[in-house]
Amino acid sequence: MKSDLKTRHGGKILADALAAQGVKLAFGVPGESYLPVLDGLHDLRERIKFVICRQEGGASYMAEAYGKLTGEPGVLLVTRGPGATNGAIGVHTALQDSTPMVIFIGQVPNEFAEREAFQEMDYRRMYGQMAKWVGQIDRVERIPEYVSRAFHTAVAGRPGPVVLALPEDTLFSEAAVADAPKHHVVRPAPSDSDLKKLSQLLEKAERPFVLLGGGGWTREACARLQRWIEANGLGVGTSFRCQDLFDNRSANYIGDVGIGINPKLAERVKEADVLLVIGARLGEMTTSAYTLVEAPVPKQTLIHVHAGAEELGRVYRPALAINSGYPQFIEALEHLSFKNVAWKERTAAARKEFAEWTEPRPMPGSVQYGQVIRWLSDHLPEDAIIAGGAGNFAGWLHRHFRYKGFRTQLGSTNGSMGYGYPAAVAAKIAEPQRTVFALCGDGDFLMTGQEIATAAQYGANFVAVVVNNGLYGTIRMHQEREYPGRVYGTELKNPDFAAYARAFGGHGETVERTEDFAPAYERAAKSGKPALIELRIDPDAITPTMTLSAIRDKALKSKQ
Ligand SMILES: Cc1ncc(C[n+]2csc(CCOP(=O)(O)OP(=O)(O)O)c2C)c(N)n1
Ligand SMILES: [Mg+2]
Repeated sequence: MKSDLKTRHGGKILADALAAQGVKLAFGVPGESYLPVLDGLHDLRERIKFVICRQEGGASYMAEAYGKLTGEPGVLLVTRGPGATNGAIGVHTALQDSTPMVIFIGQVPNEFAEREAFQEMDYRRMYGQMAKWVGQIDRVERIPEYVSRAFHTAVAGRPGPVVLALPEDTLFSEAAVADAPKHHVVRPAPSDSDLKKLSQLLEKAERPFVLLGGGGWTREACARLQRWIEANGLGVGTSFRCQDLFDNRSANYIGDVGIGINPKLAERVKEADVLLVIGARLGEMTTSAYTLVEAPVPKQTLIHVHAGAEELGRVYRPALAINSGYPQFIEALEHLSFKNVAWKERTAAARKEFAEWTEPRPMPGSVQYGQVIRWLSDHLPEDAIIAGGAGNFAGWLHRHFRYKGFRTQLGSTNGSMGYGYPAAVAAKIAEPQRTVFALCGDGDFLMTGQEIATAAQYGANFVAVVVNNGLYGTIRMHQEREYPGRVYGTELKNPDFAAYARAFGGHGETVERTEDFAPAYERAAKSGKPALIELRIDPDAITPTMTLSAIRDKALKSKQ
């Protein structure tokens, strides 16, 4: 029987497979190793937008941010060897952030394999620890099968990154094969007995604490959970950089259980009799280095709900382990109701502590950075996307910004610098109707700041703030604490950031006083260009409450 399937080259089969998986946006840097894929994408250019970046590190952050924002796998295309190594950072972020992502990497032709041919690497070994699965497509006929598995794997259970290597001959060869349809999202649901046990444990609880985190949530699940939480009077905290899973304006939101945690909130986690953890892995940042919750058997009665079966009992032996997707779990949770007045009172007290903690404190210098964040929190639209990088500057954001809805926060829980700017570029390209804002440090920004060229090329017009303290401030803080006065390797000589933005065709502003920020922001937002505001803060203002000099003095005293 004659097949009516068309013969296509591997690159075209791959591009069609991406379209079949529902891919609309992909990010990358081109390479001669995957020219047939570019050729395949050429035919689909109205359907799939391939955003070309300036460095694979930026591209991989963009793909990760897209996956985080949309819940659909972020797609990254990079060339072999150098492209693959540059692109690794976003893959690590995707792993630690439980973000679905599929990475395609060029590979030497099969006939040269294992000779250390030009730019050859074994991606199974290189990415082995960083990805949920690494495959190499050795035969052109099997492209649809591999791509289908990659997308299924990226979104299943605990989402994460998947890597597929593409040997050159696979891409140049031809075959007549069918596309595989779009992947399923396979997630378990809780059993009746899980729910019964959960109900019994919560019924007895006097000091329950609900903690949310991780990837694999939906807008609807978050909204429904919020209604249930409010109806039952429970207090909710969010794990490190997952502050947008619960409307921070709700009276039941009591704060972020992350780095620089409110000590009173930390105490509440420790003192809880029942900890209901939904989606969070309970990692080092969330548990204050495994001190809020003890491993392997916590003092609190731990009810751990996670979509990845292998995450349950990985560090903590829960009293009740529920393997479930979060929408599925919340649907079941809605059948339970509790009328415990004491919970409500505790929640109200915790909310008061949250309000006190998040009030900006005066700091040295003419820029009150806490007030700037508060202004942004009060003035940006409710659904604005806030992308942030890593460094002490992010501490003010965590503390003073109120996230108001699902996927309004893009941050890296692996604490990787350089995330915020490219994440904002991806967000603006993916959701141009929403306001996007990036918060970067001076060290942080220049790790990927050249992606301002990508923003200009694709019309991603949003405002970024670079918080300039002339330091790798986080490291300086730790340095002064451990080796007071012995400053080394933590100072920065910076460019004129506003001029840098203008050189790329963007809009640049420099702000040195609190009162100048709002008008500068308004000008930047209206500029119709990628805009950058350099915010010069006093280097002594090292955290929202501490000065560098006080840290040094204290350390010097304790060493005397
Ligand atoms: C990719 C990467 N490299 C190095 C580090 C270590 N590191 C953490 S914070 C930091 C300094 C951040 O400096 P900056 O962006 O200026 O922020 P600041 O702490 O000064 O506010 C460094 C070097 C990291 N987290 N990620
Ligand atoms: Mg700095």
